[in-house]
Amino acid sequence: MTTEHLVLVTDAGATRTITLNRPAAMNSFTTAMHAELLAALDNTAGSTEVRCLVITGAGRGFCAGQDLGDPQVAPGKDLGALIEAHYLPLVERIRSMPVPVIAAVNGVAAGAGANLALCCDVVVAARSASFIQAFSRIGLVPDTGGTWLLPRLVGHARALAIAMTGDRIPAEQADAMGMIWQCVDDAQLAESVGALAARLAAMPTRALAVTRKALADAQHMDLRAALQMEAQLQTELGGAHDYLEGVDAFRNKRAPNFTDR
Ligand code: T3D
Repeated sequence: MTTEHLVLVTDAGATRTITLNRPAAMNSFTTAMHAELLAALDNTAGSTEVRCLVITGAGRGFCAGQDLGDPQVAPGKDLGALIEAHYLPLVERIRSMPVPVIAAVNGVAAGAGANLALCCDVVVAARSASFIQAFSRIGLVPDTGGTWLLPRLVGHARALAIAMTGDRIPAEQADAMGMIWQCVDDAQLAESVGALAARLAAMPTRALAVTRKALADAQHMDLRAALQMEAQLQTELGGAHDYLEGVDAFRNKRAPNFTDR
């Protein structure tokens, strides 16, 4: 195990887990934690061994967003500059990871912490966890991708009410409304996420990363443009190793060995 001060990095097989590690402050973000997290993500992106990433939190919370005691957010500071310097690169880094990313939401995810979870590819939450768009409680708007992600996940009506009220959305409700992939019993979180990560790690990594991008890109296209994009991507992926391997494994009734990045 590699232990850094504010994030912990552990590997199990081809699955890497990054754990936000400021439990006394509900893993809220300071500039230093941003730097360590981004470095850990960059390192993960550059690893040829890692095939799935899990992001989770230490202690009883997932992440409470910006540390409201950090000097960076003292009165008079430009919060937009903080967002551009830290949260924007964080979301773009996660959304461009070459491997699938799972958020294992172990407890409350508030503010930027909620949207950090929601920008991951698959969100699995413990039943005791919850999601709070806490921004409105302190006179801000959802950031860290919240304005883009929330309406796409749950529809405009729910997104706006969730963002305006700042209400706590329990994991079960988040699951029911399609905000997240799955809510599991607290005692099952680690095992469920571990099994899912192992499954995704054995899948064609490059195709999964391209799938993430294709679904996002298609949001801005009409049907014809999306159909053309799909054709172009199948041309690219269909000429790659993993497609040939997948078809050969299917035809020969054996397990595939995917290697493309
Ligand atoms: O300036 C900007 O904000 C720009 C950037 C914006 C991005 C954002 O993320 S804005 C949103 C910031 N986050 C919040 O507003 C959430 C604030 N926290 C809470 O509402 C609650 O703490 C929670 C709902 C997350 C959890 O509630 P609860 O009752 O389970 O725990 P608690 O007792 O409130 O918190 C436990 C400790 O964590 C406590 O410290 P203490 O008193 O034991 O020493 C609390 O102060 C600390 N903590 C929780 N959240 C934050 C925090 N410390 C600093 N910053 C936090 N965000």
